[in-house]
Amino acid sequence: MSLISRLKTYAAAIGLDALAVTSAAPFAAEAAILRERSAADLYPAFITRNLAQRCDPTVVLPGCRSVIVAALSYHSREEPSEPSRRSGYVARYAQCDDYHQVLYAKLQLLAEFLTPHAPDSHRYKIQVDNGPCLERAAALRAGLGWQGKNNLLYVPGLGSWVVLGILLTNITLPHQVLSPQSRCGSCERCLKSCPTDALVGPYTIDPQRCLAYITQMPGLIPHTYRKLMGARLWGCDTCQLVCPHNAKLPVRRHAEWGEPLKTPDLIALLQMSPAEFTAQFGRTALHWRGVKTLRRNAAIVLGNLGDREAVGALAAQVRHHPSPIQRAVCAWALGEIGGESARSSLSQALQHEREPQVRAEIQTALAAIGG
Ligand code: B12
Ligand code: SF4
Ligand code: SF4
Repeated sequence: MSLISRLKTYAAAIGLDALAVTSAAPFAAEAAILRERSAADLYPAFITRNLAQRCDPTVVLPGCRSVIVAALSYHSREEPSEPSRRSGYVARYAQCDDYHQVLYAKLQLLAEFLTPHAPDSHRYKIQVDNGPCLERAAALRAGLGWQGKNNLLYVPGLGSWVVLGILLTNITLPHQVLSPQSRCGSCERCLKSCPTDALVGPYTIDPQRCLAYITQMPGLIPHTYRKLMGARLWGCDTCQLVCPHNAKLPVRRHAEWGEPLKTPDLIALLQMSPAEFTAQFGRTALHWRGVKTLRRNAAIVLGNLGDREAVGALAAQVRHHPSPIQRAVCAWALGEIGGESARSSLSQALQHEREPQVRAEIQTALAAIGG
């Protein structure tokens, strides 16, 4: 059996759902796309602008000969938890154990499997959404799947509910250049359903408008996006949920994903200490931004759900929370919920607030209620 066939058999045995190989040649077309996006202000603010690193695997791993791309499905339950009253929506990839670690461990096993086949010493680098290389471009060129107009990579039989990881290696493996054609046809459902119009065209996203970014961004979420977040506490799956190619997919059970996340009551989340947060969310991919970000988002979602039972907890934070950002979003949420109790809490808070930005938020919230 050839090395590539044995590698694929081993990959399946350690629970990887799909694997393909591409060369270490630079991604020239993608470099051009990234330059265009940079000029059009469509480049993610938080990603390196070093295009040599992003588009040339040999810059990241000198002597790189092959890029192995692996996909792991997280469609591992019939009914991932959808938003319920006061619990908010967590994107499916974050409802399980952190994919960075789960997939990294499997790619590490692949690297060890390949080591005896290295020319002299095995030099390799693993990346799971934590480095500069373009994982989806590598997956496409390796023929692992096709790309939808929502940007997501679709693996036949698994849909888009996959996370990707790459293993750069100095071992030469056979590969073909495939880049399968998109199967979207004339469909545009994802473009039409994006709440923030972040899909500015087929295969083109404005990263700064995508709720996956907005729910992770530091600081104060701009007013324009707060209502559009709806019940989204972390991430967004809308452009995948509406896609016909994601309907009726068989479930892939992976014990490694652990117990499905139980999203806590948003009011409990609002009041959660960092230690409690780590105990509940430490194993998931939403942990890295810390309790501050989730607490801020919880206030916004409570405002969007309009639940009057949340007024007491929000009012307490508008008055006493040490973070001006938290006071500001709680004020906004009270303005959205409305009612006499919200109005009087805001008026009282205004008497004590010294921070100009928070005062402005309180005044806007009072105006929204008509107080
Ligand atoms: C930056 C980033 C983001 C940013 C910006 C996304 C973007 N598309 O630029 C934000 C924060 C918004 C984001 C959001 C999400 N992300 Co993200 N993200 C990344 C990251 C780190 C880099 C992506 C990037 O910059 N690509 C560069 C551009 C050039 O590549 P591209 O977007 O694939 O663009 C292609 C198209 O433009 C296409 N193209 C252009 N013109 C045309 C024309 C035609 C006809 C065709 C066919 C194609 C085509 O060619 C380009 C090259 O392939 C990758 C991990 C990595 N290191 O690669 C994860 C990654 C892409 N994200 C991932 C995920 C899961 C998400 C979310 C679903 C998370 C969520 N549920 O909240 C959302 C989905 C949003 C969406 N609709 O894209 C997964 C995607 C898995 C998959 N099945 O595709 C990745 C691979 C992480 C991982 N390791 O699994 N993400
Ligand atoms: S993840 Fe949500 S906000 Fe981002 S492009 Fe898809 S539908 Fe739009
Ligand atoms: S919703 Fe339609 S256009 Fe969007 S990715 Fe799916 S098939 Fe393609």
